[in-house]
Amino acid sequence: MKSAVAKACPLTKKSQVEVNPFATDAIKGLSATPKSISAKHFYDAEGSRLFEEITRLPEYYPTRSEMQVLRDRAGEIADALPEDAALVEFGSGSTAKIRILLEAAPKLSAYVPVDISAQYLEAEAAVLRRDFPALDIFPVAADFTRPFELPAKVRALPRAGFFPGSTIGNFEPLAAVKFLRNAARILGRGAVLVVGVDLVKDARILHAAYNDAAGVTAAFNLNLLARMNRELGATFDLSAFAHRAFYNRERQRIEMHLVSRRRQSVSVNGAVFEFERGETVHTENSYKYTPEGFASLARQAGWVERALWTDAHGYFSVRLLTLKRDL
Ligand code: SAH
Ligand code: AVI
Repeated sequence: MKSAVAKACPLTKKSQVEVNPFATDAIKGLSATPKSISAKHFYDAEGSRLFEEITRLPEYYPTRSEMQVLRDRAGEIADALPEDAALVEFGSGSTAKIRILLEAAPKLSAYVPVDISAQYLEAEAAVLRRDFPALDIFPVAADFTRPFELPAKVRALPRAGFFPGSTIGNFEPLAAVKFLRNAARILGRGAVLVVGVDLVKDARILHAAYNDAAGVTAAFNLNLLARMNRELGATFDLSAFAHRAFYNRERQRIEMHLVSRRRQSVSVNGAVFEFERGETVHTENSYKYTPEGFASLARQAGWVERALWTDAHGYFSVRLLTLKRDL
């Protein structure tokens, strides 16, 4: 496989690196061998919309399974949340899941949705404000893999964290530990973290969930190229790339790739990249955990698993974590 050569890269100045992380990551990822781009860049407004469509697909079990657990356990989760807490949701997306917790826990005094998809975040917060007028809602548009500040108004409140969707599965396991340590620092003493984690299961169920018949997951994957065309002046021909998703059993993860259907050159922000026929851009990993595998990862990050709940099929888990140092 031939590696790509970036012939011109106008993004080397520090100021530009800070201004547009999508551009820097895209150029860096397409210059590497093998090519890859972080899954966090799926989520512009169109990516968020497509993800919501995925959550309604018959094959995509994680959302339905997790919603079932949240509905069944809402009372227990609410009991574990500190009184008058600010609930910080990492990668909030739509309001469907948080509504279940907000209805069960009227004692929460503020809600802080954190998401990289700024436009979608604001739109969802506006709808939630209308439905929960007594709740203080402070959306934070940020990349949660980098340092970010909580709004000043919630700094004095006790905090709880909510990280649903198995978005934690999109991290490499070591990065997941790093994220959990960082979440402990952001949430502080006495914190509780409720996290949704997808479980290892029959590979056929996993395969179907990421290769839906309607082609929505394919559109979600290809939107990364469309986003580069829209935002970075890239010249991707979307029909020249195919969606590929498969379960890597050894590493317990779904891998998503975009496969070049032919030999081609593509320009991104003035840099030219060569693709061989069959060459792929690795766009996402979605790790699946065993019940004990994730508990052990959480322990490495200073959290103790207080409860583990699953849906009736045992497809998806929701964990209640507290900080080890609070014991
Ligand atoms: N929590 C929702 C959405 C999951 S999709 C659910 O459970 O259905 C993943 C969400 O995380 C998206 O809304 C995406 O925009 C956000 N996200 C992904 N990577 C992120 C990052 N590095 N920083 C902040 N938000 C991120
Ligand atoms: C957000 N994340 C947990 C989803 C997942 O299942 O890994 C994103 C997704 N990718 C393809 N379909 C859904």
